[in-house]
Amino acid sequence: VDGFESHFDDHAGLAQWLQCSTLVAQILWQRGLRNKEQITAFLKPGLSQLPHPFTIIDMEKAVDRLVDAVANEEPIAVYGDYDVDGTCGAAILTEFLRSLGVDVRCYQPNRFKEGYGVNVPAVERLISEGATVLISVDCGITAVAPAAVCVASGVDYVVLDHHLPGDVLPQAFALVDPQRAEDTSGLQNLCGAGLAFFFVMGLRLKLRQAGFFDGKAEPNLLSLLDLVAVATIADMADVRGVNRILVSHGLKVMKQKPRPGLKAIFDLAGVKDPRSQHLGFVVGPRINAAGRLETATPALELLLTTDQGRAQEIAEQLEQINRARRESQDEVVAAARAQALEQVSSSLFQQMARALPAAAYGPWPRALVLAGENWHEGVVGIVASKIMEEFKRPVFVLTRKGDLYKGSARSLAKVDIFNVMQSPAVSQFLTNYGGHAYAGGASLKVQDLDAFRAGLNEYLALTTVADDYIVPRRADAELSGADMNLPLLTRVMAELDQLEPFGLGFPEPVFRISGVAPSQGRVLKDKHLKFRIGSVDALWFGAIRAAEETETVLQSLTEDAVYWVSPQWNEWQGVRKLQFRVSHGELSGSEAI
Ligand SMILES: [Mn+2]
Repeated sequence: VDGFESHFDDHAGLAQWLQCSTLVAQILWQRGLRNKEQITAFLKPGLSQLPHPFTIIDMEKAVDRLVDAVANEEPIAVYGDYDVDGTCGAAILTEFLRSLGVDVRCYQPNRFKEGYGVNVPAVERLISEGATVLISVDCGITAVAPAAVCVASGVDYVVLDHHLPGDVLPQAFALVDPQRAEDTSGLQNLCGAGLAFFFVMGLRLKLRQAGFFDGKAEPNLLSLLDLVAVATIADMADVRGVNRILVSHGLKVMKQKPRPGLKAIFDLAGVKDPRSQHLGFVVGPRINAAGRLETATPALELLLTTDQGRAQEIAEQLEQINRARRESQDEVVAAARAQALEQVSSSLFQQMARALPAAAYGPWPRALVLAGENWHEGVVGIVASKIMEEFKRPVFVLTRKGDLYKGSARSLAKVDIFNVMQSPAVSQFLTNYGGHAYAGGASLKVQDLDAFRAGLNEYLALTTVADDYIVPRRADAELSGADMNLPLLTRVMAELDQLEPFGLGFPEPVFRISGVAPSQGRVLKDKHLKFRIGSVDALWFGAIRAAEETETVLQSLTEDAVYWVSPQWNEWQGVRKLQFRVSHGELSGSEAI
């Protein structure tokens, strides 16, 4: 096909060919989908388009070893990380190998006692239990010492990892990692579970060639794609290309024949029609919740069980842990936000600004340093993100550990927080720090808190300008009063359904709405806001951050307000209706909130 002829010169031509609304054509066009072949492959991601597993470095070598292990009935240990990706990857390997009749021992390290990655004592234990092959998934590419233990014991170590290798590679039997410099597969966007899927694909192929399945049924690979989909979205992998094929088929599997564990999670959370957003916001946190327990094994059991009753039990347990985590997070957000508001209007900071002329050229204080005595360490990162999002400046959220304050930092695109922490003017107050441009961690002595806050702000006043604090907000299109046409928007929504899955690299479409006076504003559960924009219902979760702000928010629902919304289906008593989910709003007469 001539690529030139199949190319559209503008979105109007695309809309005509696809017979879709202008709005959807505009989205595809803006996102670089501009020719027929591209768009067809995008809208119909076929499993036959998946690349051959053996294009990934060391994959064939790893698979060949497993073919022998299966033939010789060797016991195999699977070592998965405790997060969602590691758990799903371990579940894929375990389920597939067990379906072949292999003796599999599955291990996940304890987040608190062992930490991330493959560790020597755990490997020694697995070897003493008899494993002759050890497969790590979603971790292992930096496990130099554990690999040496395997070599010394004559055990073959196979790594299935997607993390960046370090300077020294472990001495493993096979190092399957598309991030290795020598890899030519182009599959570096696969998550650990995606890699596990390509591995079992290759293994089934070789076993078939060896006649292993003669006279018996081959295990189904399609039924594992739900786990790949969950991991890909939860691990924030790019959802374009190969991942789009995997996730869209995984979602189909989940809808048609969900495994008991996922069915139990969806039932408890009231999800009737699983979409990519649910994998990130509903399934991910519940699987992760298990990692906060002694071991992550309940999550693994949940994913592997064929018993709906047992699945229900574990899902309820995870639901509870996740709810407790949510509550503790909400409490820390409220306390940290109160401190932030106090600092923004603090007379101490105003005095400091008068002595520091540069402070006038940008928000003041430039950064917020918030500290609590017993804020849960596991939530300070997410709390820092939320405060940063609202106040649009770098934020440190710290909690006390003995003589130290320890915690997380989050920053804006134009203020590289790692650079800031590295400067002597700031690092002089820190006992430890690390991270990258957007996010990091730091610790300091309790008595240095005020000096650190002042030093950090002084440094930022001298090195940053007002422009660095302006965050452009992405929108796919602008909508006005004339566009608030429910039948038209309903048609658009049905077309948007065809663009799923959304995620990193292909985000859910967002529309900016201005010049429409909202009506019928009311507050739900003290913190959410429901109103109508034209004839469309809009729901804004968490619009009211503190009770005393309720009246102000309600009064600012005027024609001057601007909203960023994503359309979604609201199903109630069997009737599906379009509504807007508001992700952000700038209300009239007030600061952007
Ligand atoms: Mn991962």
